Amino acid sequence: KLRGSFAVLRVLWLLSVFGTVLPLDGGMLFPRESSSREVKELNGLWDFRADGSPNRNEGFEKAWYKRRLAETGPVIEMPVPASYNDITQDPTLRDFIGWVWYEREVFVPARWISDEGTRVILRVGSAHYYSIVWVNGEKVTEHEGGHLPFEAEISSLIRRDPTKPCRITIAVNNTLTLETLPPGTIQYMNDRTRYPDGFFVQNIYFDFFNYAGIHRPVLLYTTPKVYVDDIIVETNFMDDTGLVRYKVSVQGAATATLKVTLMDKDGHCVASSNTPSGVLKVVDVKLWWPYLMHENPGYLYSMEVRQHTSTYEDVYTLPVGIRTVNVTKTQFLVNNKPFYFHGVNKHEDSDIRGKGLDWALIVKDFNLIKWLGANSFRTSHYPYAEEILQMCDRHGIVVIDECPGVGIKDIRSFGNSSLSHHLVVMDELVRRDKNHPSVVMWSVANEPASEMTLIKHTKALDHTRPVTYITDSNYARDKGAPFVDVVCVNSYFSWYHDPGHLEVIPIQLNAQFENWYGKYKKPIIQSEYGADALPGLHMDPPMMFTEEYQNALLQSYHDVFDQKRKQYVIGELIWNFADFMTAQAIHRVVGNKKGIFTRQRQPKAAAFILRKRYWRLANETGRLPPWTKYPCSL
Ligand code: GCB
Repeated sequence: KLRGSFAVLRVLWLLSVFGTVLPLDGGMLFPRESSSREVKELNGLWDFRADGSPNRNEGFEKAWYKRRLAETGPVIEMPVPASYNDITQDPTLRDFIGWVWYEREVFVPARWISDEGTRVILRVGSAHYYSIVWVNGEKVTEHEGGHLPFEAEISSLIRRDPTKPCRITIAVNNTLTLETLPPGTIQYMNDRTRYPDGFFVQNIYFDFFNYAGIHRPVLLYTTPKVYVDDIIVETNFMDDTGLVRYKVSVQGAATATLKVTLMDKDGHCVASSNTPSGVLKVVDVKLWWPYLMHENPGYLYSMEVRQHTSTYEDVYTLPVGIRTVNVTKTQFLVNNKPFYFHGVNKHEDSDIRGKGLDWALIVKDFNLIKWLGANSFRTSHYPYAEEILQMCDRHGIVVIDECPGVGIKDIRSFGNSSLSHHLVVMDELVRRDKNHPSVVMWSVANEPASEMTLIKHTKALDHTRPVTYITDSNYARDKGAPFVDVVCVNSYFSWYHDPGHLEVIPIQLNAQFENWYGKYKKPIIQSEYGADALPGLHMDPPMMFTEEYQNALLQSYHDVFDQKRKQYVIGELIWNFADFMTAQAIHRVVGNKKGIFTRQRQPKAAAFILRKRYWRLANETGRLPPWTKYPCSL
């Protein structure tokens, strides 16, 4: 019997009748080096200027992209990747809203220019929020939305004058509107007795700092003129045989010869084919398993796609994990075995670099996740860097992949243009992340005020993974829960509700689960719960904001989870892995302090409570083999 299913069509319901989306151009394969492809990273220091003119439009009026940025006014050095907000001592740059300009001159290798058979592509891993890119003064692309990559082919442009260095100018605007994801509004304060001339604020309805700038690597990469544009992989297995259904799209030629080879970790070929689509059969398959569910988690094969015409050869190698994901009324199944999410919610956030990609931080976070015994995380509240998902693939950390649909609270954000943009972003997300075995579910939105809407739109999102939508309100639930596969609930009993009353947790949490399950008969994940704790603040009996209170709150939740996980609760994700920056507000003390680690990644007392619990859960639910190293001190 074929286990798992290629055929289940999952349907995503969004928020209105209209809104059509054109299929996106190009596959957006992660740029990898190979015998036919080169990559040149443009990370480091760029010239930078924020456009401080009253309408933030001087850069366009004076066409700053036409000349070197330093010739049109003063510039400062700005690291890429990084948010610009916390880099200087200037509070106006920290809180800046509007266009900022980045520029960098690059030497393109002579061979890339002289060889007409080489395509040169400029790729930005992500920039927040709206970006326009020029090369040598000519516009090459623009892109709406942070957190996802965009690119432009610049081959012919750089060939026009090979003696010139290639000047890349990127203007980035962090202004949020009712139609962006996340949404926001600009409010001008016109009372001159209270505010200076031109004073405005950006209102946001989400709880993290709206960091901006070029957040992920910028690079140039090459492909031959005829190239592998996209690969789609879906996996399954039958007894001991792995099945890898694949589809390769080639661009640049009507016909090309293909060779697809699947190799195991030792580089041995386990299956091959020479058709653009098909199913590879892998005997004695080594499945991709989550961390702590198997002694050898995160097993990856390599799929080498080699295509050639008489003139061009292209090689692209994709890591492939063979696994299935299924949902029943009460369970989440990975490879047909029940999987319990004991994990964390994260943010891309740290001192100084804000949301900028930082390898030291990424590796530290993975070490902490493993130390904690966590097997999963949710990319609250936006797609994380591809480099992070690749780590998840390799380490077997399971991911709920969330789009930036957060803070959708204003009725004006439920119109057709908001919907269209939401669908484009979901398409970009699925296009980028579809092949990651670690990604087991798509999250469409976090706590939208969907009680305000009519849900009528349907759209097939992706038929290989379940869909969820995170909710915190009984009003909104009937608008989302019927249409998703897994219900994810956020709740903050004895924190935002009944603050200080830990004794309400058992009754309220129990009622929450019973109501939701009773109505929808779908498995439930507690997708957020937690309490702020200032590290080093102590009180016994516990009081809010102390480490003791955070501990006690967690433990009360855990007691209820332990009853319900025997029935239909399939996971618990603490809010939050680490403290993170937010906008300034009376309920935030230099950011949100619900981390079990500080922002500098040091443990609070709660980290030890959770660690003990997660390793216990792993031993109980994860089928850990006896020889797995188990922290004896717990
Ligand atoms: C939530 C949000 C999250 C907040 C958290 C809190 O429900 O989803 O973005 O940070 O609560 O701490 O208030």
